Amino acid sequence: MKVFIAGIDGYLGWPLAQYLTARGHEVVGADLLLRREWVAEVGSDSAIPVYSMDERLQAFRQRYGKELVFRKGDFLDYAFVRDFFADFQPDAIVNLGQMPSAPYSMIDQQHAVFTQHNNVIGNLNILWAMKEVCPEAHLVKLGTMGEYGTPNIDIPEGFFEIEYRGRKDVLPFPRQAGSFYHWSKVHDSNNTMFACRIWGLRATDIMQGVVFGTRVDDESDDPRLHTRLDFDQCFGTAINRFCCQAVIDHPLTVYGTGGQTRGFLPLRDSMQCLTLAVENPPKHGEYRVFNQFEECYSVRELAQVVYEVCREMGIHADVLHYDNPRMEKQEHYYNPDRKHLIDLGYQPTHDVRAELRIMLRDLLPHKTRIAQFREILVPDIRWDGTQRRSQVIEAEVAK
Ligand code: USQ
Repeated sequence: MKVFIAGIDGYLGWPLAQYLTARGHEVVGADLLLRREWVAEVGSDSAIPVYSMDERLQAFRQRYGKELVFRKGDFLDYAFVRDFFADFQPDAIVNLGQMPSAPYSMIDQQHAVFTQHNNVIGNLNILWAMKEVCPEAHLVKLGTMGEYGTPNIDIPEGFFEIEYRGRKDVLPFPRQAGSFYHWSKVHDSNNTMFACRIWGLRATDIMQGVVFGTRVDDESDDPRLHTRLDFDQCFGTAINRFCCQAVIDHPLTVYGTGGQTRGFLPLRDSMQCLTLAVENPPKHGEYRVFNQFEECYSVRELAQVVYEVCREMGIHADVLHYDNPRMEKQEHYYNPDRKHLIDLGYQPTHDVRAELRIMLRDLLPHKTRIAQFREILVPDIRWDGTQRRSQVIEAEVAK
């Protein structure tokens, strides 16, 4: 299949380009390389060195024996998107070209507006360009489990049957996002669902959980082909941050009680799931939703697992609770479905500890690089709009 990846330079986009190519797909991509700038803006860098796009493309050519067509460009530039689609005529478009951080979107008014403008208009341009030049293509849009929030009932995959005043209907499950970033994904979902209904486009909305890890299956040893790994308060996700903190003997930063529960999945599973979605398109006019995660854990449980794996590997790690900079439920019910991908053949990794060992082994050689950013590991972006570094509220007595 011909697959277009929006956001091909990112944490997911760069390994996905390789994963799909290795499976015989023809891949092209675009990116404005903004992730590199955002991480620098918040005073950090990737723990795993990231090579220039030219170096990445050269390594790709050497490994796969073919060119990866890449254009640097902005998805807010409609002509750029439309012309690229018109030239390439993709069978599938994977939209990973968005600003992915909840805390970044909560910094101030400008960051909130930037996030929603960038994410919503970029996806809208993709929908219009599909309608105009490649209406047969399948959009695989990355949504987030965070769109649903943490309701006190089970979470279905996108839609549920509801009875109200004696009548029944199948309706979108209510969204209760927890940041301006997460709300941008809700707005995208609505626009995508609407475009499928009125123009007959087809789309898969992937409600992805929190991704962690450094590796994908069949990865090359060439460091130019490895993906980035962020650990700052904005672009580092919980487990990735905990592992980076552990290798420099910084306490693991559990926010609040740590009872916040989310679906998590290793990077290698994310590749498998996105590929399953690409290779099994829905029919014309269909908008379908996949919940994509491996297992649900509370942040407290995760910190405990990271602590235990570190101890086995001779790495000292403390777990501390900090006052939570976010406004989110800290103790709650959480039971989302994830049947659709399993039906398509998704085989979850299941061994979080093995994945953590691999990640810690990958990070240890970059200890000095990570240690330079020690001062910024405790969060200071707060949901109430103030900027104050979180304080330790309790030390966890990890067993
Ligand atoms: N958390 C901590 N300590 C930390 C970092 C995070 O306790 O050092 C807690 C947060 O308070 C939150 C949970 O861990 O309750 C998850 O936070 P996160 O930063 O790992 O993930 P989140 O902000 O939800 O966003 C990430 C990705 C985003 C994706 C989302 C999937 O950045 O792109 O959409 O995961 S989900 O969480 O399912 O919405």
